[in-house]
Amino acid sequence: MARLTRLAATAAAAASLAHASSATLDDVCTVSYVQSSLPDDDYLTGVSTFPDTVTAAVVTNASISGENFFPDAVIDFCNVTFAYTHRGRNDTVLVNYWLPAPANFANRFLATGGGGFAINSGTTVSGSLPGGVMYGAVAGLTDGGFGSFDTEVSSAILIENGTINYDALYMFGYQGIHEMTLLGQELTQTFYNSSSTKLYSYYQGCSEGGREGMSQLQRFHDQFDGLAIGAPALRYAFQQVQHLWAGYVQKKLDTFPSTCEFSKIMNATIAACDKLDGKEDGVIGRSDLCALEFDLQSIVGEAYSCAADFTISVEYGAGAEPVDTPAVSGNVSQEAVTMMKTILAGPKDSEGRQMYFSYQPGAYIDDSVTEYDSTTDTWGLDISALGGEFVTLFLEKVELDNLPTLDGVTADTLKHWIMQAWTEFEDTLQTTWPDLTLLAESGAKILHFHGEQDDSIPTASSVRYYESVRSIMYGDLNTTASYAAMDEFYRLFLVPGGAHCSPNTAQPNGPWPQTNLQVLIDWVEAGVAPATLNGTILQGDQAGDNQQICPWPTRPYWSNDTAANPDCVHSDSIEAMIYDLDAFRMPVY
Ligand SMILES: *[C@@H]1O[C@H](CO)[C@@H](O)[C@H](O)[C@H]1NC(C)=O
Ligand SMILES: *[C@@H]1O[C@H](CO)[C@@H](O)[C@H](O)[C@H]1NC(C)=O
Ligand SMILES: *[C@@H]1O[C@H](CO)[C@@H](O)[C@H](O)[C@H]1NC(C)=O
Ligand SMILES: *[C@@H]1O[C@H](CO)[C@@H](O)[C@H](O)[C@H]1NC(C)=O
Ligand SMILES: *[C@@H]1O[C@H](CO)[C@@H](O)[C@H](O)[C@H]1NC(C)=O
Ligand SMILES: *[C@@H]1O[C@H](CO)[C@@H](O)[C@H](O)[C@H]1NC(C)=O
Ligand SMILES: *[C@@H]1O[C@H](CO)[C@@H](O)[C@H](O)[C@H]1NC(C)=O
Ligand SMILES: *[C@@H]1O[C@H](CO)[C@@H](O)[C@H](O)[C@H]1NC(C)=O
Ligand SMILES: *[C@@H]1O[C@H](CO)[C@@H](O)[C@H](O)[C@H]1NC(C)=O
Ligand SMILES: *[C@@H]1O[C@H](CO)[C@@H](O)[C@H](O)[C@H]1NC(C)=O
Ligand SMILES: [Ca+2]
Repeated sequence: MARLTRLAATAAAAASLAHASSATLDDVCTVSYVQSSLPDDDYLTGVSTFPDTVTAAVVTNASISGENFFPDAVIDFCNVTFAYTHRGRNDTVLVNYWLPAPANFANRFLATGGGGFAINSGTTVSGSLPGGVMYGAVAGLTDGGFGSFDTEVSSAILIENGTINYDALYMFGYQGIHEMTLLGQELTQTFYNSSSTKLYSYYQGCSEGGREGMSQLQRFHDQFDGLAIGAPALRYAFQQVQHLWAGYVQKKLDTFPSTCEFSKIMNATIAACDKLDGKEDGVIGRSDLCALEFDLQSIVGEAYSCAADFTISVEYGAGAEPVDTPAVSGNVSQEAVTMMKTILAGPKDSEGRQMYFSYQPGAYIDDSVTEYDSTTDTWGLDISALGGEFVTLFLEKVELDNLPTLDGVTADTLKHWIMQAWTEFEDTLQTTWPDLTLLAESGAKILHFHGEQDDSIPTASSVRYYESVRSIMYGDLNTTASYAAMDEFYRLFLVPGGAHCSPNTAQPNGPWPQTNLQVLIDWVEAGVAPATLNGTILQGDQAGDNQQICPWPTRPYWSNDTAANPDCVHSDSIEAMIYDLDAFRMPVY
């Protein structure tokens, strides 16, 4: 209520000033001007901002290069931070906004999120905020009230062993980004005297940041005009527990292949499946066909070898960790192949019913990386901390950063963990509300993408959510009509060869959608819907080349090796990415 009243009151007064600013950053990037632009107490009911905490500093010539989610740029901005509290809770929440120079402000706001257990991607120029400023948007992030911009929810979620901090849980679940967005939109309108002009609001984030974006659009249908969402960590109960499936399989089968043998299996899969998309470029563009047509059994007995300290990281730009391992050679074992096939088949309960799904074949499955013990010269279990820490902190509610062991853990233990997390966190973290009718009616646009060789969040997870929305909203339409209805507001793109929120060093010739915010702005503000998603090859010999990415449910097929762009074709093979999760009686959206 307070918000509407204030907007109405200031609209007329500001009308003559919008777009007329000749102020420089130095004029307005001051503590006193920002204090005078802060949202009033109760702009958000029950929230007070603290003017005394305002910091404001001009940053010029910040140089941005080599980022995955926006192109290179040099930007100037006003770096603003302040704190607010929920009265009566007496907490302190820190927010950080970067405001472009008045001459560059384009009536845009961008909210950003984090990754892993982080609710933001950092306050430096290597974080997410430049991706807004370069498009004339005020860009914002929050600390969620966890203690500092660098503090993750994993440090705040338990008050003591046994006691969840529900305030932190809800802030992480959806409330923190929501409040940062509403406060930031109001700050923007006041700071630039632009209340009478339409403010276009966007969201951009990947992984946990993608889930955070989904958490907003599922609840607050009129908060954003457009959202660019990558590989969202939604269906949280399933997503976090599935990280433990690979370790469970290895332990049960007592099979712990070396990093080198994994690498061999991955390389052999890429070699076998590369061509299935019509183009021999070292990129698996059709993991659906790979799943249907390539049998790992065929590589049993093939030789492999690696030098000492062999290591592999599929993520673009990630530094290789030196590891103290010996040179390894051998032939691919039946045991390793059986293990990998079991992992790829996805989590199943004790009666063989499907609980979830795995990564696509060819992905480097980080959860299955083993650990070398130099004293015994053997490879052994390395429990995924992504799965283990979720179980210890959120389910067992004890301060441990991983499960110490998988002893006694059965397939049904995994199932019970999923069900416990699903019931306890359905309204905070699960993030699968499938009815987006209000959002669709509001005219907002969703640009959703996922690397087809993602090694941390299964690609099929995004397919499942998109298909759930389609069936809930348009289940009464035929297939063609229901996809056409989705196209109006929600498009999903699977990135050939793409890893987790990053290009894939093991498949360097694949495209990456680096200009998503520009594509989204064109869709929202100019009505140019992306028939294909703009992608750029970011590494290797072809770095800089453009390559378009097909929209779901079409699949890429290149007519020859020299064609830059694929044809986007319809194929029954998409069934390989759609699962019947028959281990559960409740619908899994
Ligand atoms: C920013 O960079 C430009 C071009 O290099 C230079 O001319 C200008 O002086 C720089 N400005 C500041 C404030 O450093
Ligand atoms: C919150 O702070 C106010 C003012 O300092 C104090 O009166 C009140 O008791 C505090 N409430 C809680 C729950 O700590
Ligand atoms: C913005 O200001 C905050 C608070 O002073 C600081 O921590 C952060 O490093 C600053 N960011 C940049 C890019 O200067
Ligand atoms: C907004 O208007 C005030 C009052 O006229 C002025 O001082 C300020 O510079 C304006 N802000 C911008 C960003 O132009
Ligand atoms: C797999 O391919 C990569 C990239 O070509 C190479 O560096 C690595 O050594 C290969 N792995 C094995 C086991 O040969
Ligand atoms: C391993 O494979 C190589 C090459 O295919 C073959 O010559 C060799 O006999 C195999 N070794 C074993 C132990 O099977
Ligand atoms: C919390 O539980 C963990 C795991 O049992 C234990 O290691 C730790 O000491 C406990 N912390 C406190 C403060 O009791
Ligand atoms: C699907 O539905 C649309 C609109 O209701 C209709 O025009 C079209 O003929 C239908 N297509 C098929 C294949 O039934
Ligand atoms: C598409 O990507 C190319 C680089 O591959 C870039 O030059 C172009 O601006 C992008 N187009 C849009 C609409 O973002
Ligand atoms: C390869 O495909 C492209 C795009 O379809 C086409 O323009 C080109 O002529 C083809 N080249 C060959 C050698 O068939
Ligand atoms: Ca290929």
